[in-house]
Amino acid sequence: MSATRQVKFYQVGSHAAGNRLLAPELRSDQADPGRSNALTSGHRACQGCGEALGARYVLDAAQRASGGKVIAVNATGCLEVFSTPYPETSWQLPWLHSLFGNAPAVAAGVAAALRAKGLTDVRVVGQGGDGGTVDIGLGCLSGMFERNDDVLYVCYDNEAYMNTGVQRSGATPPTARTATTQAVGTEPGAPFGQGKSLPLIAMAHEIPYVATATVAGLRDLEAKVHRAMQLRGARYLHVLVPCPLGWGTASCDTVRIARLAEQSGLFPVFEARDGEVTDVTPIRRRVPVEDYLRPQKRYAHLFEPEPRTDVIARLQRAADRNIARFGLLAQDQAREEVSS
Ligand SMILES: Cc1ncc(C[n+]2csc(CCOP(=O)(O)OP(=O)(O)O)c2C)c(N)n1
Ligand code: SF4
Repeated sequence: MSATRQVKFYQVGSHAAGNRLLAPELRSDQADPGRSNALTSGHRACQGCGEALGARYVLDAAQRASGGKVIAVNATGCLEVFSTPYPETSWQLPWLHSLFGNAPAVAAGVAAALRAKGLTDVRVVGQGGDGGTVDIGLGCLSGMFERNDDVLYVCYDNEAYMNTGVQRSGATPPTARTATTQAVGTEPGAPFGQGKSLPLIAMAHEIPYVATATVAGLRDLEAKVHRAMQLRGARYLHVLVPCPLGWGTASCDTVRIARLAEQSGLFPVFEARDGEVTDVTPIRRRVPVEDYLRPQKRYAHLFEPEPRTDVIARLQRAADRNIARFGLLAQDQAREEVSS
């Protein structure tokens, strides 16, 4: 038997072929042969996976901002599982798999080793799902923030533990149905009043940079990664990434659902420096929360057999609170709302 074993590679490096008949300015991002495709094709994410989309844009932007010198550290979760089925990988950059809960500590260790070796041009990105970040990894992440380690940590928030079968996490929104918050009883789905906002917790550490983004605004996401990579110290990016499997949405609707989360006010998009909000993405066309909830099967119990108008109204109040708290209404829309 041969001592070496051939490793199959499915990836093709770039996706330049599809748009070759179009003028350069009309070609899609994917057709750019200069793109690093840090997370390339051949991985096993579900069709329409927001996490795969978000991670690809984040890592490509980080690579661009650092001259291709990024080391990624990945917590256990969907992103790790679908991208690295042994012995294959879809990562085209140095990439380490940590435990479920210690990615921020491992990333901080990599950054410390690079500093000790004087390799300060090599940058570190830590990443994980909301379970790995908001729950089990929170202690390590808080330490990374408090020490101001030179790491950009990215949470891909699909609002549950998807990899192990859609269990509730500390980022699961109230009333959402998960495997551990079933749509039964008088208050179906995840309870109100639990969970936590990690962007606000990160801001409380007064680290140099905190931002939120969604996969509905890929340019905004890239710009935020770029800005974060210009800074040193602990930086945190929280990206909403719809999960067709866990949310019960059509795989073609991932970007639309993320946009509705923004436009309803349920997911505020903002930037903060040293603990203070410095910029928000205004809502240009406000929608009621119902428009966001209705297409998702995880909220089906709010609409049938009887519409739960009381619960939907409570969720609307949560969105209204975000809008007021972060000043999310664009000036012209705010004026319209006052005059009507
Ligand atoms: C200490 C420990 N507990 C539990 C697990 C099992 N486990 C692996 S991934 C995962 C859920 C990941 O959820 P999340 O971080 O939200 O990422 P997602 O899969 O949703 O992207 C769990 C519970 C583990 N690997 N290690
Ligand atoms: S379960 Fe969700 S997060 Fe995991 S690969 Fe599928 S769509 Fe992506």
